[in-house]
Amino acid sequence: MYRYLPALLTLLLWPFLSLANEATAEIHAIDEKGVGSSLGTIIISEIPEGVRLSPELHGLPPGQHGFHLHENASCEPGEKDGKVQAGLGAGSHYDPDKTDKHLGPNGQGHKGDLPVLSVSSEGLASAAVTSSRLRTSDLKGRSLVIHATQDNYGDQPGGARIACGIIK
Ligand SMILES: [Cu+2]
Ligand SMILES: [Zn+2]
Repeated sequence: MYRYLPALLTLLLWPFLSLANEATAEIHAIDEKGVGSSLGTIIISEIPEGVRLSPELHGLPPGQHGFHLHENASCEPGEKDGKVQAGLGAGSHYDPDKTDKHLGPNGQGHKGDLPVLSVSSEGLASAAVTSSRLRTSDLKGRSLVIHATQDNYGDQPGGARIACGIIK
C-alpha cells in the first residue's frame, strides 16, 4: 500500500499542482474613458519551453496586433503629454532586467514583448502564442495589452492600446 502513496498523492493533488502553473486574463475593450465590455479570455499555461497564451477573443479589428505583458495590474486610462489615453495604467512593457529596449519576443530586451496577436477577418483571435522568456509567476498580477496596429519589434510597438486584461 505505502509504495503507492506518492502516486496516489500526486493524483489527488494534481488539480492544485496544475492550477499553480495556470493563470487567466479576462480581456476588455478599453478607451480613454475607461474599461469597457469583455472580449473573452486568455488562458496562460506553463509549458517546458516557457508559457503558452491561448486566446479565445472576439470583437477585435482584423489583422496583426502588437501584444505585450505590461508591468501593472491596471487597464485604466492615464494622462501622457497632456492627453488622456487608453490603458496607460498598465504601465510599460514588463522589463525586470531594466534593458529599456523593445526588441520583440526573441530579442534580449523587454521580457514582456510577445509575438503579435493574429485576428481573423471575423474579429476572432484563437491562435496561441508562446514566450520562452517568461514563467507563469512573471505574469500574475500584471496585465496583457493588445494594441491597434502591428508591432515591428523596433520603433513601432503597435500604437494605441485597444484591449487589456489583468492576469489572475
Ligand atoms: Cu503593449
Ligand atoms: Zn517592449
